[in-house]
Amino acid sequence: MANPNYASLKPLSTQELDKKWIDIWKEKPARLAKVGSETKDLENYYALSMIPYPSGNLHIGHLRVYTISDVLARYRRMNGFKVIHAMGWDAFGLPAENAAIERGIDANVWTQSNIVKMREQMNTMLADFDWEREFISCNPDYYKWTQKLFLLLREKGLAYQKESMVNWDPVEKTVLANEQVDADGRSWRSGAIVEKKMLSQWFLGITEFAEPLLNDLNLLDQWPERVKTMQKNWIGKSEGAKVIFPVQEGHDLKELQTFTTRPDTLFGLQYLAIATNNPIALEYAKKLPELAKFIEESKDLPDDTKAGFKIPDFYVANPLTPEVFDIPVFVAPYVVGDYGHGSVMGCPGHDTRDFGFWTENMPNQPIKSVINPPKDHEVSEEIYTGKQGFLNDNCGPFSGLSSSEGGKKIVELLSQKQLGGFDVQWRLRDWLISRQRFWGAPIPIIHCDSCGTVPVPDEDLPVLLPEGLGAPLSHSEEFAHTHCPSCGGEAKRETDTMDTFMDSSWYFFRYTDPKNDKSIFSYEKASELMPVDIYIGGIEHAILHLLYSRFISKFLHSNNNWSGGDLNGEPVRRLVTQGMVHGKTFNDPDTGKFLKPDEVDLTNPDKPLVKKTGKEAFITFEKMSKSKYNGANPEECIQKHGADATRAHILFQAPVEDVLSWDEGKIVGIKRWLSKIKTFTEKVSDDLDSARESGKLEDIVSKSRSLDIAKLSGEDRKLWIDVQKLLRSITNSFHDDLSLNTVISDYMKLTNFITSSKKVSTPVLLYSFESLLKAISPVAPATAEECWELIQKSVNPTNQWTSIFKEDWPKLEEIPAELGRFSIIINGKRRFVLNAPKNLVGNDQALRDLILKSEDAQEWLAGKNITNFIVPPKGFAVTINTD
Ligand code: ANZ
Ligand code: ZN
Repeated sequence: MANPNYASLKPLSTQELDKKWIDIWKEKPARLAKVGSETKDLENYYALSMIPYPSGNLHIGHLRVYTISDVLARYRRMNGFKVIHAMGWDAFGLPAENAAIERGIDANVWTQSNIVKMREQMNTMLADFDWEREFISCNPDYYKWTQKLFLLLREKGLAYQKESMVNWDPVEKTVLANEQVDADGRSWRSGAIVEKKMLSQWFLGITEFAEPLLNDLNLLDQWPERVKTMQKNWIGKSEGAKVIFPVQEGHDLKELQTFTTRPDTLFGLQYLAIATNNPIALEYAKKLPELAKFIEESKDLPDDTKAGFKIPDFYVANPLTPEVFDIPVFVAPYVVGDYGHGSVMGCPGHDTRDFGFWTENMPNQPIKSVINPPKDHEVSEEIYTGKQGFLNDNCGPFSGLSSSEGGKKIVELLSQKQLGGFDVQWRLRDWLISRQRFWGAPIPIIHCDSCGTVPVPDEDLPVLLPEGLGAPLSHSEEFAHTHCPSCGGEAKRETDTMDTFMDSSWYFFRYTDPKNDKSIFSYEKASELMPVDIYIGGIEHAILHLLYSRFISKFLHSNNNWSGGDLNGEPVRRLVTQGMVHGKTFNDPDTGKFLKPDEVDLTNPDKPLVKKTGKEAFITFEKMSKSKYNGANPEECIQKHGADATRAHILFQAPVEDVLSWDEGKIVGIKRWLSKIKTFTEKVSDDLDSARESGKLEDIVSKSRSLDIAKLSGEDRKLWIDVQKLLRSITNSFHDDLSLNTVISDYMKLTNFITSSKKVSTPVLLYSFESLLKAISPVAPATAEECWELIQKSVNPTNQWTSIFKEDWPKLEEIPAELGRFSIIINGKRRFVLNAPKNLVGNDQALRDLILKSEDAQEWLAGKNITNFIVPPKGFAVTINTD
């Protein structure tokens, strides 16, 4: 009697379940289940998650991001969107290069084998990616187009070479990133003391886009405020003034310039400070050995040092009194060389740093105060540094003006005298993309003695990396030697490769047109799909990756490679930064040392004991690291508990943007919930099978597909309403709120309502349960498919199997208001009861209209004149009095 099909359900272990569906989806991908997915008329939805570096190991952070994006992609597909959800590999970079050097293997071989492993791991987590859109940034069919992008930038003057100070490892003969120089100033690789060297480097002109990159943050109303603030600070627009200081006669120099945001303090000027690499400082250092020594030694000083070197016999004038040369000039390491004009006008009376510098270098000298604080200002520091004050009597004709007004007037005066004017400075610098490394995309340039720098012609792209390399490209004579495309003479290839951020700054365009071998991507396809609807990734990319992506996207828009969408060339409509995953960490209470898992007795998981001492261990959740023995292995977790449980667990434990404290022990709740669904599948299946035997099945199925709430009552009505309410909440969480943790708790509630409901008719039960399966399918795809298959076999044993992902998302229906029983008391007697929406309590007029319209009321009140109609603010008793 029982359905023979679910005999096969029970014994399936979670591993078998995963395997069964992975195999089936391999043949018939779930994402293609909806027939519409290849038709043109569907609305697009572009779900994107940040691409991984192929280390060979999918870690728990990856599991979190890709679960989120996968769930959203599946949800959208069921809602009839044509979804793009692809995967690729940020495959150039240092770890592969190091592995190659240390182990003597080919960086490419190492990388490709890691990719194979990670693809498999993604498969086991049931991530449903469009693999035919996949790209690998170190493959020539991708980096060819990264090189083309470089050339497009160069055509527009946005890629150029400039001398720049770099960290140079004299042993390895390579440039190092700042992070590769240790605290003692030594190379992490060779151990040699790193030198500062001026080298010709390639830059991209991101500063040309500073204004739109800043302003268009305002268009991004679906980005976290925090990220926008970080970008804003990074771009760092500063509005202020340029001030020109005349130099006393007898020097080669006529004037010195500075940038200030506080021209109102100009009367308080007491010294000028220039950076140690300001050309003037370097000029004087040639004449003054002490200064040269000071500059050399200052390299080891902290950024906020108060050290200074007063240039002897060198004075400038305050432009407000251009004839009086009484302002000393210092060389000061606290001044940043490449900001503003590499100089600071020192106002010790109103700036904390200037105050510290002045009292250190000119002890016992007076301090000039030129701004009085506002009246209500509480005096807490020696000097007033705020901007709310007023210029005092030291400010001549400007005395009495507010700081902002006074500042404006002073700048106007400077402009008239041609000694300054309004000015804007940006913190943003052009993007240095040159790397003297071999595991990156070669910069497609040829240096010719007669023609200069010549771009590699399109037909010669890509400039291929030599195979099996283990050293910078400059070490390879074979690579470097070439002929000039323009004159044919002997020439040298550029041997720098590109920063890997360049590879990842445009990949989401390539996804829209991954196989294009004629151009970087097609205008139409990119314009149809971009901007990305939702981008999910770590907060650590809040600045560089996202800023570079915005820059490149805006550039490609300005270059007419795509339409720019409705956000002025912005690449991403909604950004979600998922929180970190922290690991469960055990501490020995006696020694404070971190404990290895095998040093802890977990018999009682709530009370872990230090095996050695028998004492209770401390538990904390901390950033995962090898030294804390708190790493989690996603593969093992999936192996043990199944992919569905792991996915649901990771979503359930914390809101998407919060830190997640990974505690595998807590997964039992999730597993219990999933097995409840599986068990209940049997019951529903049983009910359907009995119905078939008694010939009622067709009727039940057709009823369940066309339920009308108006005709439901009792438990049926109640369950239907509960189901609809939860579906609404789940839908909303997927759609707008992204509160995916509440999705899981809603699933559990929904499951409980259905499984504990009594006296529910089979059509309503079937409707509710099918809705549940559809609703959980984005999160728990294997369980949903499995249960769906069984139910469908009971619904119609002769039907061919079709995936649950072919189904539409459960329809949200209008939920009728809950009814309350209103007692109507007429002239002191309870005459009748009216069922009316509960929410009419407190709405006097609506309730009164409804009551008077009812048949009962018309009968009881016929011909009578109402003198009193009392609707209480609470409760369900309504009093009516008549003449
Ligand atoms: C005089 C002054 C008086 C300043 C005062 C501040 C307060 P932001 O907002 O970052 O643009 N400055 C200018 N160039 C500098 C450099 N190369 N290195 C270090 N500091 C520099 O800051 C602008 C302010 O930072 C400028 O305004 C200047 O000091 C300093 F009561 O000028 B101010
Ligand atoms: Zn040439």
